[in-house]
Amino acid sequence: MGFSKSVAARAVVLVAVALLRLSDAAVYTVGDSGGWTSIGNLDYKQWAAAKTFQVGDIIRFEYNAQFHNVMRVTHPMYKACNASAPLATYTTGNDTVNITAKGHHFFICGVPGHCQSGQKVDINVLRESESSPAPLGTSPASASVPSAGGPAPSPSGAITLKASSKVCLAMAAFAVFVSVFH
Ligand SMILES: *[C@@H]1O[C@H](CO)[C@@H](O)[C@H](O)[C@H]1NC(C)=O
Ligand SMILES: *[C@@H]1O[C@H](CO)[C@@H](O)[C@H](O)[C@H]1NC(C)=O
Ligand SMILES: *[C@@H]1O[C@H](CO)[C@@H](O)[C@H](O)[C@H]1NC(C)=O
Ligand SMILES: [Cu+2]
Repeated sequence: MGFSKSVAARAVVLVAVALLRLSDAAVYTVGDSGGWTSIGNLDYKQWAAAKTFQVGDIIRFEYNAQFHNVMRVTHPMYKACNASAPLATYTTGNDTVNITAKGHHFFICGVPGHCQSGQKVDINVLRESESSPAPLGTSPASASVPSAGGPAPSPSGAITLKASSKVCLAMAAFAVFVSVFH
């Protein structure tokens, strides 16, 4: 009795911890209120370094479309500020990019001189997916797509839990935990 109780309690704690460690997909506006620009010495490297990007996040570029654009490029093109053959180009002034794969996602402004003056950002996505509860050892096989190979399809296993359902699950787990000890 005591044994199965403690096993159940441990399972409940693991589930609760896994749920609480999950965080929701976030929308990040590049440069925050400064937006996507070549003036004002915005440090996009510093901006990106302060974030923990994960699969499912949305990156937003806000800018004046008369003066800038957004190009997704490879690492060599990012380093060289080479805008001659972008993987994707965005021009609306309010563009969102859905992150569907782990790894580096490189963006530059394709207007001559802008990338050279610092209008470039490397979105390094470290976290695979928020929906795999690693502590229970049930994470699905990785379905990630190389990040530099163009638009990547959404991994089939990536089901995003809404914050409300996570809270419900955490509360249910807590209820089970309490009942086990009474
Ligand atoms: C820019 O990138 C393209 C495509 O990768 C390449 O063919 C070209 O040589 C590059 N140009 C420069 C100046 O590096
Ligand atoms: C960009 O679009 C989002 C969502 O549609 C909106 O909330 C935001 O205010 C827009 N930003 C600008 C600068 O128009
Ligand atoms: C990007 O994600 C948003 C929110 O999850 C979704 O509404 C939108 O359809 C996605 N866009 C693409 C191109 O997959
Ligand atoms: Cu620009």
